[in-house]
Amino acid sequence: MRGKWVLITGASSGFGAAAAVAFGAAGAAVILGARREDRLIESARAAKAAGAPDAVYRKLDVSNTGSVDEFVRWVKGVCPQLDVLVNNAGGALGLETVEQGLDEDWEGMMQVNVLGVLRMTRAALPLLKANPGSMIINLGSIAGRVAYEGGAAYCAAKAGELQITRALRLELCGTGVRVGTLDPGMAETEFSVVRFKGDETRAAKVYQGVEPLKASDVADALVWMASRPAHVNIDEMIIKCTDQAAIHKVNRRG
Ligand code: NDP
Ligand code: 8X3
Repeated sequence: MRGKWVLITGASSGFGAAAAVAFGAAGAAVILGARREDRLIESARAAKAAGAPDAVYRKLDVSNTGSVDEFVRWVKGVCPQLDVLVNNAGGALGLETVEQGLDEDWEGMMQVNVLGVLRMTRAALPLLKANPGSMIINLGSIAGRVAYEGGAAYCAAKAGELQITRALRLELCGTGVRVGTLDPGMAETEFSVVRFKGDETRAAKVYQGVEPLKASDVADALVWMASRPAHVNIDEMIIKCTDQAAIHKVNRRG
């Protein structure tokens, strides 16, 4: 990845922060975006300590078209080319049934996981198309492939992400721009704390008795996908912890 520039959304925690470090360790320069700038400072520092020749950051809200467009304008000014876009910003809000669901949660999930991916991709595509061999990696989820109770809107959003990736794969065929989705199962990050709106006890129960994926496991997979030769496109990749055979089949100890 030496000499490459990698843009990571949602780089203030979880997979995005780990990806900043993993791409940095692989020799890439990183461009980091998220809403919490204080956390981006930490991610940029960690990426540089891991070996990134450069690590720049700026506030980004993927749920806002103006913020996305301004961010990408800034990117054009700070890096010579864009090699990889990781559309990672996202997450779940709530675990209510459809009957109990809240408008603000549904709208929040669609804004970030679906529209955020579309906005970022549209804005960054001119840079990527000017650089054949570049790649877009979208963070999906096994939730986009299998539904679960309380997951209607999140599963729908990640199924949306999967279909966006597949449509882009067709649209970009012939441009040299690669695109794929990385779909993890349960991983211990801030995901469940955000889903349960700060309830850390409830969040911890999700992973009780299980050895879930770590953010660094997912980051390793991202680097592997991005570092294949230009003629190789990893279309879809599923990564789960050994304890999770399926959404509803989780081995819990004790
Ligand atoms: P985290 O909650 O740890 O990280 C989510 C990241 O997204 C944060 O950096 C957050 O930054 C950012 N983000 C959220 N909303 C916005 C926004 N509007 N604009 C910009 N950035 C935003 O969770 P994960 O690392 O686990 O999640 C990363 C991705 O992986 C998500 O798309 C999630 O759906 C997906 N995923 C997670 C799994 C898991 O079990 N953990 C499994 C499968 C997929 P900030 O708040 O600073 O803006
Ligand atoms: C996160 C995985 O199973 O909690 O995308 O929805 S799950």
